[in-house]
Amino acid sequence: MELRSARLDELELDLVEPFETSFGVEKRRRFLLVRLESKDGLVGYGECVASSEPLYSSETTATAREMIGTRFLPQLLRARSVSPESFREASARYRGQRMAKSAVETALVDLAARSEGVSVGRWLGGRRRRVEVGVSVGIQPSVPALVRRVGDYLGDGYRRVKLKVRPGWDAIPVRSVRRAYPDLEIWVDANQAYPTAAGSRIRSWAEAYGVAQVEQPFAERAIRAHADLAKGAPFRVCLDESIVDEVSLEDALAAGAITSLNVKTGRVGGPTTSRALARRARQRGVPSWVGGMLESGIGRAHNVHLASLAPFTLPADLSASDRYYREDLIDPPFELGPGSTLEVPRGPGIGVEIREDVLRRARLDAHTFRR
Ligand code: OSB
Ligand code: MG
Repeated sequence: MELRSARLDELELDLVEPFETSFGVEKRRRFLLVRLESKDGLVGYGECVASSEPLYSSETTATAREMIGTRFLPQLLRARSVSPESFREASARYRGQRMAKSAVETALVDLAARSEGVSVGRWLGGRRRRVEVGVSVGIQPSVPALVRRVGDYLGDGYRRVKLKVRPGWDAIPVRSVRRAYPDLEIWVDANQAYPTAAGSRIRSWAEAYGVAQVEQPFAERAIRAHADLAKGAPFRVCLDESIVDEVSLEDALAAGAITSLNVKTGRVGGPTTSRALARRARQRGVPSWVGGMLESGIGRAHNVHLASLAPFTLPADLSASDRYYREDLIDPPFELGPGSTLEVPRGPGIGVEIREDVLRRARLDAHTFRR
């Protein structure tokens, strides 16, 4: 493929309700969108999941804008021919910057799939037509509010919930949700909020209230603490922030620190690495699932396609458009289907149309790059 132009947009969308995690409250998302246009007029989109503040990881919208705008896009436009693989190889010499790399690689995958006339899911080797999903529930103002929020999501059709927890918001909220919904599949996610010494307390409430999975309770590098928690646990120990590449996955597997893998393309630097990690985990008997970063419909479409691959056997953190934003950037929006599923779009590329009207309203800044 040869590129004709590229555009880097900065957008802001308001969430339908604030999303609170152990690292803070998000009311809106400011993020980057990469748009690539090929010589023959095809267009591919990729979304960058870095946020304004370096709270989930060290990247930010600003660092990603710098990498994409001053290095990745100018380099792509100078190249005679581009592909997801050649970009991955050419950008490997830059340390980290995985969210920035992933935004570009996903746009290239969208373009590559379109040029072959297949969907992104098919291009990656996925076969599913629908993917099973759950919903990630932020920290709420009170325990009754949480029980109501979970009840609303169950009413919408979601079959598993992931409750955000942190020290001081764990045993009691989890117990209340368990009592209100005795058969519900409950996962929890702490985003690294606990000291490693908290393992035995986490274990006791997670066990008592039938939590099926505990995600990233300890710091990114606390592999041994996660292994201690996983030893003999009646729940899966899922790693999110700890797994950023093949090496970190291998070390976590060897240490027995991981019994479930949350795959986010932004965190690991792109869709082809995401696929490789999920395949490797499956070889070692560890199930994978696709995580979310409150993406707009564009990033979520990429994630839905990824989730159509065989190694992703647990329900994804990919909810319907209306759970995130009042107006999504795509048409049609994602809607929850039977059995707590989202449909994998069938058309070429990401298989959804971009709503240029919503995009224009959400856009704060745009830079165009030409050959
Ligand atoms: O840890 O999974 C996480 C959102 C922002 C940052 C980190 C996480 C999340 C979520 C949201 O849990 C999941 C979603 O997009 O539905
Ligand atoms: Mg997480």
